[in-house]
Amino acid sequence: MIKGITSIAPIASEDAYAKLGSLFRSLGFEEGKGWDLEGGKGAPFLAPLGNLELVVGRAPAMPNILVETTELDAVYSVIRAWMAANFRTEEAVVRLTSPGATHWNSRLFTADLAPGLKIGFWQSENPLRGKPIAIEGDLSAEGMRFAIVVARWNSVITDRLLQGALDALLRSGADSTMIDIVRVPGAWEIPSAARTLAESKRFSAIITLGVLLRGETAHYEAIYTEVARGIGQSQQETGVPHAFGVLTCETLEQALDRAGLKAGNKGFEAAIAAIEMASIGVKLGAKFQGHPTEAGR
Ligand code: DLZ
Repeated sequence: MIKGITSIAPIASEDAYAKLGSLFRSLGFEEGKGWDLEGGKGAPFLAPLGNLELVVGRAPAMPNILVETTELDAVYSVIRAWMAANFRTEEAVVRLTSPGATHWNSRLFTADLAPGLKIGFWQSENPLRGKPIAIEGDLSAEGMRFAIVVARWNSVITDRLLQGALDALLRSGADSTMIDIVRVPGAWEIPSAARTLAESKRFSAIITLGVLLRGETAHYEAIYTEVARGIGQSQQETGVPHAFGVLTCETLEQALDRAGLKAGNKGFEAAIAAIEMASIGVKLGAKFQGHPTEAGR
């Protein structure tokens, strides 16, 4: 129901406003949709749990404490009952305004609790403001432990995928002593090795690398389906992220292109996905279970 809280900071001059805004941007605050009206302007700086709004040129029209909600009418009912219990009836009516439309595409009501203590509650009519705030993984591999399962079949390609994956991990801060490389005969063997590694719960993520060439593999479809299913199943059943770096190509030339020649290096991309998913695992574990997940440790 409660979505966020806004603290509004009046700023004395344009210069200070610009400087502070620039400082916040350099700190990585995400700048929200600002406003510019009748000689004054404001710009919210968003943090996952709140935002500090700078205002220059005019007194803030809103109370200094603003609580953003997702169900304004339900919040209003709760506050109205609270006001009725804490103030005389005629006083409660004056102190609590009804929800009304604002000029910034939202609805708002205020509760005047004491001199200098007025709180505003609001709900945006456009709650996502075009862009939902998402939980995203970081691309730092520092402190993470990885296992790479790489098929020897078509090693001219898989060696390049392995180099790409190592490059991504090391450039992202992984420690080379915390990367285990497991070589298996072919793509068919990847799932069982990946599963054993994942079940050990020693790894933040598993990276699987292989190449299946349609031209050379009569039972290509059957192998591919099983490899994809096995890797996916290992990921789902162990909860450890598995990055899928098994190429399926028509020809060797196409595979070479995807292993660093023309179309990027899919080993590199798989490793980056592994880092991101390991990081998301830690964040989701901390947010929804109150602790980092095993996979993310
Ligand atoms: C047998 C085979 C064939 C024909 N093609 C490929 C391939 O294109 N890519 C790959 O990684 N492995 C291939 N293999 C080997 C199988 O994956 C497996 O290693 C063997 O069938 C032994 O179980």
